[in-house]
Amino acid sequence: MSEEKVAMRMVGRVAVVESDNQPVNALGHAVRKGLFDNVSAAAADAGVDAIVIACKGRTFHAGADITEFGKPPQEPGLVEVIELIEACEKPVVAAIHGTALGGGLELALGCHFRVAVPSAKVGLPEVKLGLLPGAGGTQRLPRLIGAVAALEPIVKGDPIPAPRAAELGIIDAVAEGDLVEAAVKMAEAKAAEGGPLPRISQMRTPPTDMEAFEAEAGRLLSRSRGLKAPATCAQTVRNAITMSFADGTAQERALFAELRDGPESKAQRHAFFAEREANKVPGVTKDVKPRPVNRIAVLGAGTMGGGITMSFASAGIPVTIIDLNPEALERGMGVIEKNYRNTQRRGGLTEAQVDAALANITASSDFDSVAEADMVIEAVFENMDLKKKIFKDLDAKCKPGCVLASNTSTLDVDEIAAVTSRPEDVVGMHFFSPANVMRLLEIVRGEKTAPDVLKTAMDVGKKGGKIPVVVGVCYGFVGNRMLHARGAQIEPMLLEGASPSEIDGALTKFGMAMGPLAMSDMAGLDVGYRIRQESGRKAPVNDAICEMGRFGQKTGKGWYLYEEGSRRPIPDPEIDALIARVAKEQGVTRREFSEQEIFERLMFPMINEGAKTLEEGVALRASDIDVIYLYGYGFPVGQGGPMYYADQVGADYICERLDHYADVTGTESLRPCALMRKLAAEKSTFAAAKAA
Ligand code: T1G
Repeated sequence: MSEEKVAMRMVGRVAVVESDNQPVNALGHAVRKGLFDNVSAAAADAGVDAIVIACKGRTFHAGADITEFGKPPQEPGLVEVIELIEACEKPVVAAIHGTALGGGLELALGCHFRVAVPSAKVGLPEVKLGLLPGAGGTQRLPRLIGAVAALEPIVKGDPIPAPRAAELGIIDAVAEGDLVEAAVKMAEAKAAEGGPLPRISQMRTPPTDMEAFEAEAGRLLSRSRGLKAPATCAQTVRNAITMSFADGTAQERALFAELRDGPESKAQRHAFFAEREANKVPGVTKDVKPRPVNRIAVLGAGTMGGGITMSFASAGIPVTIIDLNPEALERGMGVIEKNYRNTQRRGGLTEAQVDAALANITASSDFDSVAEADMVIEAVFENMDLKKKIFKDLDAKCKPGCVLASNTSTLDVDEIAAVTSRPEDVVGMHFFSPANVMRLLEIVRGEKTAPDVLKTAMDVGKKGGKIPVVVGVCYGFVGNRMLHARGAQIEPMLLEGASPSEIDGALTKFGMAMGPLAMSDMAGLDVGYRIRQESGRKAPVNDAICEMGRFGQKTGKGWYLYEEGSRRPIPDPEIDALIARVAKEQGVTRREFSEQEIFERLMFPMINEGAKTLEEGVALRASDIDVIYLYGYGFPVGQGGPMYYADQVGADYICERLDHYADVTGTESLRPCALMRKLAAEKSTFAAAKAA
């Protein structure tokens, strides 16, 4: 089956048409053609009573081949293949294992019957790529399960486990035992039964309670953050209620093309591949085996330690959370229990899942407990001397081969590793707060970190539901270092006349969930204040606010005011007056600010700093930086990440603006770095630079 991606074999009088296009049987041209030819042949073969559509490898068709988007279409298209299957006079059964996603589920909905293994998942995740199901899914699913029930799978795009899909009526049976055998049995039975075959396109959408429909659509769209695809998906489902199948699919195809060719989907498709690209780390090849990790020890029962513990306990990995201060340990366990029960109340986890996760956690105030662990994650206070002392003790107590990880968010991992006799076992694992929610994991590769230690940290991170991105050692690594470059512009702009709401507004308008000042109010201003005090750095306005005891949401006042029980930031004239006073003391002339200037002075220095991390090899590739910002800093997915965004804006424009701001502010550090200037001069992009 070198070129042939699809083959047919007979099981009795049933033709089993099997695809083999690894790794995910994407419905690229060769697969579509193979399906079309083999199903046509089976349909015309008198020796065939029925057909089974199945796939080799780890999954059923995981959708259209995303890499084909934007390229000239090749016949047959997926719609034609599905129409051929649905029109077939012989029963066609889809045999589903792994994931039937996007075009893969649409193909299965074109079949007359569907059977799946219990572990299978089905779904229409196109909306996560800024698209909509473009091969009939928006019209067939509502006709099969009802318009209200079809909304969430299409507007949110999450996969549905087979047992639930059977309850909903998306699949006809869950096969215990061999899948293809079960599918062949079903096909034989249906052929023997005879009679009209269920063709979903000929069904009418069941009567719909429009009030319930619009309420459900409203609920789902309330979290779509202004992205186009979710609302368009909801509209296509609404069309399935009012339009014929032909008109509904014509609308579907037109809206699909519009989204496919739009900037949001291009950005989201970039994000999809960027996330997968981040897995490819030089020196960590496929034959590097991860070390076994059957127990993790987390040092420190504070906010980060608690969140990290939950991530792994929820994933079924036994965790020992250690805090030498018994009160802190008890408090930390209390927060963990409370967080789990809150998630359970919101329906995010079942009681059984919460109990299982809690059962995976052992609390200890005995440091020697680290001796049982295969991996230790240190999550104590951000202080170098303290971390060095701990790593010295870990070196003495931990078993050979134990991975020694630090959750430091800024400090030099090599300096920490150097106090141990096993620097090759030391790695940074930088989680983001709240660590049980945020998916990003910056894995900091030290000079001596062994490839299998990196591999182990990446694998364990993925098991904990994280998206690992490997970065090098420098102050603040990639994410925080770029954030500092952005942050360094905030105080000067406030002193020069911009208001806190204008600063935050410039980024929320761009699509960020929250602006930098509201974000720091949520995280607590005292954290940054203590770090500045320790490092001797000054932030005149921020320091003044902290010295008034205003630490953000936790004190009801920070950059903004917060009413009791509310997280909504309210502008505070007292802060405007404070800023004006500090500006006067600093002799700064105040002026009006345009939104464009604020946005550019926040975004462009950040991009420039990202480029520096590429120059220095701290970041492996520009798309890694995008993954870091998409999953760690709430960068709007419809913008693809800061470096992808830079490529849309153009390095030449960014350089011209950075030079301009350096001139008007006298801040030389704003000047574009060599890589920015090179891309500008060559009219090139970060994407092209990577490909080169
Ligand atoms: N097209 C092309 N390549 C794909 C692909 C796809 N649909 N899915 C995965 N890959 C590549 C991926 O880049 C990686 O490559 C390798 O396969 C393994 O993937 C008409 C328009 C199926 C759950 O959105 O969610 O159908 O990095 O690392 O973690 O309506 O892949 O090794 O070179 O992610 O086991 C809709 C996308 C398409 C599903 C497996 N389908 N895929 O996860 O492996 S649009 C999707 C996934 C569509 C129709 C529309 C996941 C997975 P490389 P992986 P995994």
